[in-house]
Amino acid sequence: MREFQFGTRTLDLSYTHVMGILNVTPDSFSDGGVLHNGGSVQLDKILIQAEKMIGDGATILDIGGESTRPGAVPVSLQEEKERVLPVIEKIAQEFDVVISIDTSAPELITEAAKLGAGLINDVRALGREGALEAASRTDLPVCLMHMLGSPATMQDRPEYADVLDDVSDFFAERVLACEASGIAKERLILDPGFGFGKTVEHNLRLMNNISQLHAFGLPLLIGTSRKSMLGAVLNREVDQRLAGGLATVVMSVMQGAAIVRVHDVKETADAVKMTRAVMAEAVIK
Ligand code: 9MG
Repeated sequence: MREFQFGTRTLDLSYTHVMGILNVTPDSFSDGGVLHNGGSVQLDKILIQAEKMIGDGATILDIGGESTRPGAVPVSLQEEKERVLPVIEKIAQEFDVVISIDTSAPELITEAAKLGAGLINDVRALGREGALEAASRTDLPVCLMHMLGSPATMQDRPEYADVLDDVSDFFAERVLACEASGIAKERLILDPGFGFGKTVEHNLRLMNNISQLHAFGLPLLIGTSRKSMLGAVLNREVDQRLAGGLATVVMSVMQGAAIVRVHDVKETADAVKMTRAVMAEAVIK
């Protein structure tokens, strides 16, 4: 057992959990903003999708109101709050699931925690001014993701001395920064940030070496769902990348990932369960 506290809920991270992606943005790269009608969030549709994801096996739902796809333009804090906070409030009231708030904004971190979020998922690894302090005050766990640059420019010829070493150095620095701000190491989850300032070769090297990131002794979160690395290898459009994504899920499970972040929960939950059964040489209940 590796019990991890997500606000009021506890998950055993000794095996892989499925995190379902609920993008509440008009311009999500892979789901076309189906939960947002351009002017406002479609709360009824979001709740139906949340219920389906939970029924399909998601134990965590990641709710985000800012598109971080390559080239995305920043969203205002007001807009991000309007998109995300009603969704968190409603899901916290209706469902027994860990709610992850996908944001870098200190004010949103604070307000989401009050409404029932159980995890802070920050693609900027609490790098924004005030984010470390805001996260520290919530007592919630934090997923620190690696990104080189910013979403607007991150895919403009990213370079590393060695991507694995550079990502590890980044984690070492952010873990220390968290600890200095009162966020205990035991509250942290690490994510190498597939597609965030990385070429396809960088992504493949990371995928083949996820297990090296266990050196930090922290749970790992892996997100490859529908991403361009799959398109680059397979020459598939975004809606044709499920099989490739499941291959990376299997590799992540075999290398001990605690959480996989995906759009296609049902298929992923099956792939995770099958992989765990083989690893345990036993049928998983
Ligand atoms: C918000 N977001 C988009 N992709 C992601 C990934 O790979 N990991 C995490 N933690 N968040 C992500």
